[in-house]
Amino acid sequence: MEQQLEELSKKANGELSSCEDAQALEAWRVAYIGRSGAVSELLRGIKDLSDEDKRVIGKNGNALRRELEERYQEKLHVLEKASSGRGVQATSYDLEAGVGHLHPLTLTMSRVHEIFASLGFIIADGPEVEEAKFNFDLLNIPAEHPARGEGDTFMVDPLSVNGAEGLVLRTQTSPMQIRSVEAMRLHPPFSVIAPGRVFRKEKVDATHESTFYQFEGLSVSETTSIADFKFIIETFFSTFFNAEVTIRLRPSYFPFVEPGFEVDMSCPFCKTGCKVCKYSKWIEVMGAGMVHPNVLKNMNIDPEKYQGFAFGGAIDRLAMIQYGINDIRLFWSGDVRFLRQFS
Ligand code: FA5
Repeated sequence: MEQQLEELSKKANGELSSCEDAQALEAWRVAYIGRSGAVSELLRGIKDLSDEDKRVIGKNGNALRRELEERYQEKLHVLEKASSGRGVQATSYDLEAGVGHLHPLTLTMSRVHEIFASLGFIIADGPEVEEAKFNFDLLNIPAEHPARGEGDTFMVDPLSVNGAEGLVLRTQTSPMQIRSVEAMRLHPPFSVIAPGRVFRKEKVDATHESTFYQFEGLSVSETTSIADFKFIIETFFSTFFNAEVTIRLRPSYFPFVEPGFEVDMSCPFCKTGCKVCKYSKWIEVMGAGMVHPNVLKNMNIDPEKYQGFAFGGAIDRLAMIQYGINDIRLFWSGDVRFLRQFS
């Protein structure tokens, strides 16, 4: 058996040196050091040997396995280095390492879908590269508005700065208000929710990302009022956090709503102040308002007959509150120590 081990070592080393790509190397790994590879097969045969031989062959066999594993890692490294400049990845996948799981932002987004769907909202999806017309003009944001500047917006082509013709990376999901009505041919009464990725030229810090997810809501009928909005949003947050949550509205300005407001929710984790609400008992959660008559007209909806509310919140901020995450940058870090906590 000693001789068999020696021959195996020679054969494995010889074949390894002729492995030219990741595929060949993976086949080699399976053949020699995989679970049912040649080394394991050989070691399985030692059960019939004397105790002394078992000890010697077992020791040498395991030493050979270790040596081959080291050679394998070295070769893998060499192949990866050689291929990285050519845009080809020599990667090995360990399929025994365990299954993956959803990203925390995906989990939060699914929960948002689920709750709004149960409240009668339909879900809409739209483009991340957006026409300036939808991102700005049709939302009552005129050509000279500061938000249209290159300081705030990623331009896909420069016509976007002041013209409706250009393309931008959407800075908000609000263009989905008009897009979903158009694309889905919605007529009041309707309620629609549009989650998606948005992009802003932001100075990134613990609470601001340049790429993050928003969810846009729009509900229109002949009678929709701020009281309806308050009920829907309180129900949403109470269900999401599984706690009795109330909201309060503070006056604010967004060109596409009138009146507009910032929405705060009562802290779902305390009654007297805690770290999450920064001891204020309230947490700012979204912008909202009653849809501006000009925007309703741009949807081909008669503002004399119909009215509605719209709102926009961030999935990332919700996930931070839900999971107690103190730095938004962790979501895009790709750090598996962070991600594994959500499996
Ligand atoms: C808007 O984007 C409006 N479109 C919201 C709206 C919709 C108002 C419909 C009225 C009617 P704002 O810029 O405030 O508003 O962003 C909405 C939410 O996104 C904020 O409340 C905040 O939670 C989150 N947010 C804003 N900037 C960032 C950022 N850089 N990183 C992460 N979250 C952000």
